[in-house]
Amino acid sequence: MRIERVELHHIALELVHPFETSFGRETVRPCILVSVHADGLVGWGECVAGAGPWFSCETVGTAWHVLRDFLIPAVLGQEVISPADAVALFPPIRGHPMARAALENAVWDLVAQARGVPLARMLGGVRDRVPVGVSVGIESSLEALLERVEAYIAEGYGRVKLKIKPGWDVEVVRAVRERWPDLPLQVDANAAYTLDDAPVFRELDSLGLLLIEQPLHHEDLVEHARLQAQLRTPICLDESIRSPEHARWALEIEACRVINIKVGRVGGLTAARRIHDLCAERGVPVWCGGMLETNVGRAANVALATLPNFTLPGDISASARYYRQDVAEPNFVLNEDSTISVPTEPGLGVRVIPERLSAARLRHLVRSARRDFPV
Ligand code: NPG
Repeated sequence: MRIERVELHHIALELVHPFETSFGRETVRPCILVSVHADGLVGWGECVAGAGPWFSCETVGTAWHVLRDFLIPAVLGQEVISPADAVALFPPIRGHPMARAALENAVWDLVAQARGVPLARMLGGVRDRVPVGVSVGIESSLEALLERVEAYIAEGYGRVKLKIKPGWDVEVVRAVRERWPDLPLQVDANAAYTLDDAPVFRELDSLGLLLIEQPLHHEDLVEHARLQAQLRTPICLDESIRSPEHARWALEIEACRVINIKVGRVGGLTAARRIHDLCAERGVPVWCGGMLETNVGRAANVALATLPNFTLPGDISASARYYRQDVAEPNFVLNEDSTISVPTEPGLGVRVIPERLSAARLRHLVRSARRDFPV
């Protein structure tokens, strides 16, 4: 099918509850939704770049620029029959994985719809429900955190991830562990520590955690290998893995024993599946990370997490945990067994609601292929 039009929708949605990590606090989340139009169908992708370069160097502004000036012109008016065709058209851009992922994933949705199959099936997924957990941000006090964890457990979340940073770590994690001795629990430092903090991680090592996520520098592999050698608890890398190559290098030097795959961070579903396959070959479990996505990005995450080696619960919580009103329907809900059901409709299985999209939209770009242009 010929890509006739691509649109960018810069939107912002207010979070139900502010989300604080070691790099900052978010109350409103901006993102770019990409729509790709062909043969009367519309494929959707979500760009997870944030307002500022805090989690990664990409922002809404850099992603808008790369999409508008490099990626969209490369695919407009072109014929695609598979997502690989779209990726092959992309210019050889270094970096900017979140911008690339948004457009590529929209093409996955488009092609899956054209073939009449759910995205999960097109990716090779094997599950109809995916195990999930909840990520709990840094709170104003330990009491507030315990209350929040308790509320999420009552909602049915069977695995909890706590955000940590220097000054909000061992004591907090110990308190949660003492209150819920059998709770599957993990922590995420978002790169807030250095190797000099190894004693903090040796203490966390005795708290029965599933994993310790990205303790050290956001681009490091070498020092993570040194830290992993001192710990029984698996280190899981997030920020450091921005491509299949990073995953290979990390496993080569034993920098981690688990990988968090975020489809935006690694540059799209093709790269995400490649990292999944590599980890499966090496016996390294993976799980699906989250970036506070709308239902568009959440649907792609759910589809990805149906692949067989996603054996740990993902940061894919129910829609109600994020926004009062999402831009797409239906909402994802938590099943009693701490899973989320995989949509069975063709493509992503969610519909963007035009009125909600325009109410949330701050900026809109429409690029159409010239009909008279010889292709
Ligand atoms: O449930 O989507 C979710 C949030 C999971 O903790 C989560 N995400 O560092 O992994 C992270 C963190 C994050 C959120 C990072 C937003 C960047 C932006």
